[in-house]
Amino acid sequence: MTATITPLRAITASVLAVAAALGAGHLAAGFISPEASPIFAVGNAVIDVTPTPMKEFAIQQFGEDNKNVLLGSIGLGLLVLAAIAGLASRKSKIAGSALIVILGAAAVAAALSRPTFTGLWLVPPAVSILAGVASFMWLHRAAAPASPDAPTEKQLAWDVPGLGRRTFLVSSTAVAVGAGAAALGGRMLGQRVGAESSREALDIIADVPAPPIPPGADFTADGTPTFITPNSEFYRVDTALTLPQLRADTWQLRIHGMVDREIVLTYDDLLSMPLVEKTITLVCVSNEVGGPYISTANFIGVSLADVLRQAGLDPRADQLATTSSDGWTCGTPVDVVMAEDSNALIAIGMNGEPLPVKHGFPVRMVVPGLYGYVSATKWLVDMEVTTFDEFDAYWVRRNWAERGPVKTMSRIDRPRSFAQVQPGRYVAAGIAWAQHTGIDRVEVRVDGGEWAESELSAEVNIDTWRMWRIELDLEPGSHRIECRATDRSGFTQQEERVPPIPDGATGWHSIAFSAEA
Ligand SMILES: Nc1nc2c(c(=O)[nH]1)N[C@H]1C(S)=C(S)[C@@H](COP(=O)(O)O)O[C@H]1N2
Ligand SMILES: [Mo]
Repeated sequence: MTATITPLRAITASVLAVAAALGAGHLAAGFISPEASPIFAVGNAVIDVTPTPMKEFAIQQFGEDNKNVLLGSIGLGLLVLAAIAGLASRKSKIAGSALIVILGAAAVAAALSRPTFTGLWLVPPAVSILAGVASFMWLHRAAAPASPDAPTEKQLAWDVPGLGRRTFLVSSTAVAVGAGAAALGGRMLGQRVGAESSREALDIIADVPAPPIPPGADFTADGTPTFITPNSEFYRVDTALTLPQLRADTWQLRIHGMVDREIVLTYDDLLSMPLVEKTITLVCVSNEVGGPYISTANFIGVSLADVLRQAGLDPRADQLATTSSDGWTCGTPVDVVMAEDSNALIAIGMNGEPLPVKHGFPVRMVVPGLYGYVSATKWLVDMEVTTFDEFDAYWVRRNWAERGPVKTMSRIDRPRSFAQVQPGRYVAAGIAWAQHTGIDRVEVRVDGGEWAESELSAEVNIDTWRMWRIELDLEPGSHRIECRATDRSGFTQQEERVPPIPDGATGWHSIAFSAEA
C-alpha cells in the first residue's frame, strides 16, 4: 500500500523535478547549441507562433524586457503546472511523472519547429525527461512517511542509511543543487564558443572614416538625444531569446542564388576589402508615433553593392534574402541596395568597436532608408539572391509589408507628456527623420494655432536623423504641442494616425503639458 504524502512535500517534489528536467536539458544543450535547451526552444517557438498583434503589444509594453517577461511567464506557468501535478501525486507518482513527459514532448515539438533544428536537438529534451522523472520518483519515495515497522526492500535500497526523517530534506536539497549546477554548467558550456573573447581580440579601423560629426548636430542641452547613440543605449529589436554566439574566425557568409558565381566570404576577406564608415540612423517598423526604437551609429563595413557586383546579379532578381545564424530571415529590395550611393553595408563595426554581440556580431547588414526588418540582418550567415515571388521573409509571413521604406516622421522629446513647465519663454525640441531623402523642415504648433518653423540642427547626411528646436512663449494653463516634418521630396507628414503594421506608423506626434508658475 502506498502512503499519502503531505501537500507541501508533493508540491516540492514536483517543482524540483521540473527544475531538474530544465537544468539537465540545459546542460545537455551546452554540448550541442544553447538554443537546443528545452526552455529556449520552447521560448523561441512561442515567439514565432505568437500572433503579430500580441508581439507588437509585448514590444510596446515591455520594450527590451519583453524577452525576460516571456521567460518569466513560462517559468510561472511551469511552477503552477508543477504545483497542480504535485498535489495530484500525493498517493501515486503518475501525475508528476506524466507532467514531465508531457513537458518533454512539448519541448520536442518546439525543437522540431526551430529553423536551425538538427537531430541532436532531440537529446536535451530526452535528457530532461529522464532526469525529471528520475528526480520525481526519488523525491516522491523520500517524501513518504517512514513506516517504522516494515520498510520494504526497495525503501531500504533507496534511503541513505542513518538520515531517517531528514531524508526528504536532504534529497530535495540534492535535487535543487544538482538542477542549479546543471543549468550553470550548460550556460558555461554554451559560452565556450566565446563570441565575446573573439570580439575583444578584434580592432576595427575604417580605411575611409566618416566625416566628423559637426558641432550643432544635436540639441542635447534642449532635450534631444545625442547625435550618435552610444552602443550601450542603441535600441535593440530581434526575435532571439539567447544571443547567437558566433566567432569572427569561423564566420562565413555564402552568397548564392541568382548570381553568376557563388561567393563564400570569411571575416578576413571582409577585413582585406576597403572598409568604409557611414553614419546611419536605424529605425524599427514597430516604432509607434513618438516611440523610442530609433538610434544612430557610425557603422563600419564593406559596400554590399560591390560584393554583389563581384557575384554578378541576374537582372531578374529583385530580392536579397538573408538569414541569420538563428534562422531569422529578411528580404531586401535589390534595387535599393544597388542604387548609386545606397550606402548599404555588410557591417562589422559600430562606433569604433566590433559590432556588439546583441547588435549582430560578427557581421550584420545595414541599408539606409529601409526599416530594420527588411534590411538589417544581424548574425548574418547566408545571402540568397532571389525574387519577391519566390520567397517570403520572417515578418512578411506574419503580415508585414514586403517592402519597408522608412516613412518621414518627427518626434517631440521636450516637453515630456504631462510635464509642468514655467510659463513664458520655453524651448521645445525633438527629432525628425527621412532616411536617404533628408529633412527639409519641421514645423511646430501649440494648441492648434499657426504652424511655426523650427530651427534644424546641422545636417550630417541624408541617412541620419535631424534635431529640431523652437522657442515658444507660453501662457499659463494647459497646452498641446504638435510637430510635423517635411522631407526633401516635398512630402509633409499627414495628421492621421496609422499603426505600425503593416509598413510603419505615421501621424503627428502630440504632447499634452501645462505651464504653471
Ligand atoms: N537576426 C536578426 N536580425 C534582425 C532582427 C532579428 O529579429 N533577427 N530584427 C531586425 C529588426 S526588426 C530591426 S528593427 C533591427 C534592429 O537592430 P538593432 O537591434 O541592432 O537596433 O534588426 C533587424 N535584424
Ligand atoms: Mo524592427
